[in-house]
Amino acid sequence: MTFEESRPVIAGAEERSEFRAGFVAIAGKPNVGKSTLMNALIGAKVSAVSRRPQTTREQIKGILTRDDGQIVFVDMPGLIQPRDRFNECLMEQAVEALRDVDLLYHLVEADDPAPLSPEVAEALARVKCPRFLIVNKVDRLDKHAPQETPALSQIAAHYDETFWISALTGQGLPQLLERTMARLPVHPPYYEGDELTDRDARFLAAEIVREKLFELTGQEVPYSIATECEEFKERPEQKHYIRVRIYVERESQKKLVIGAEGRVLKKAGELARKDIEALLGHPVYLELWVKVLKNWRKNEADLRRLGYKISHPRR
Ligand SMILES: Nc1nc2c(ncn2[C@@H]2O[C@H](COP(=O)(O)OP(=O)(O)OP(=O)(O)O)[C@@H](O)[C@H]2O)c(=O)[nH]1
Ligand SMILES: [Mg+2]
Repeated sequence: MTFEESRPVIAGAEERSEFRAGFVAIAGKPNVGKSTLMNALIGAKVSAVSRRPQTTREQIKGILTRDDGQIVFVDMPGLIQPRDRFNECLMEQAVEALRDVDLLYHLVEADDPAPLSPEVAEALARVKCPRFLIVNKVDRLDKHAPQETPALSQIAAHYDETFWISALTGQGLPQLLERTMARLPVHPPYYEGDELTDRDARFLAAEIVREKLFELTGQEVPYSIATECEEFKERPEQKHYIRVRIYVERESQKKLVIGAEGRVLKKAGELARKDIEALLGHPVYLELWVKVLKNWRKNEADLRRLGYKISHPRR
């Protein structure tokens, strides 16, 4: 199935003259702020953010609908050289997402001396649409120092437009949105006006739990965590009931996720519940269970089960 065929169509969405709509991929190295930027642009937290690289594992769309148009942002895992089957599978999906988008954001950190890694360069070479170079985290720069580094000046010529922004403070985002809208084709909306993401509440709940554990656990543990929403009962008269299963690769990691006297898991649960409630606008009873799924990152059947798409068997 091509990307064009996979784009959704809203029945009865007539072509309003001058209404623009299109897909904008947000690509770059891990940890440059792609998910933070998407959340800031759509004004809602749909994508997991953490201070650790490789937080985003699956493509997730964030939708902004205005009177004059609709922008469908595609947030992706950071582009890296995959060293194992799991990351290979994430990269395949990321590169796939770059096909047939209407606009590409290449997000870099303002103070990165090497903003164009070989992996990013390779992925960008496949892209035929207009591209914006977006220099993020300008809030970290010394206000008096010259902003543009030699590394940035060298690559800026290869982009249609360059923006200096802070996804954290919102600096530069209104201009970025205006220029983005202007680049999109006249087209009816792809999604209903009240939709914020292509993912359902079950996926978002599992991601929120994973995000909290990414922040609360250390060393290799975050990368061995996967989460799955096992039950999601909507109860209009009471709290919704949500059960999320947390998978780790080893028994020792299970202990770290639970923490002394259950403190880590309790904290993750409290923080996640608040975020889920804010997202759903309804009180939630959140139950978390931890299970060892031995070496799940290396097992294709486990990866598939956990929703990570495997496109072809191991060579
Ligand atoms: N100071 C500063 N920090 C930022 C900014 N944007 C993002 N961050 C921080 O950078 C870290 C990474 O942000 P993410 O949005 O998770 O980055 P990402 O590019 O999606 O990362 P991956 O999904 O791992 O590829 C988090 O700690 C963010 O709070 C910014 O404009 N300024
Ligand atoms: Mg991310």
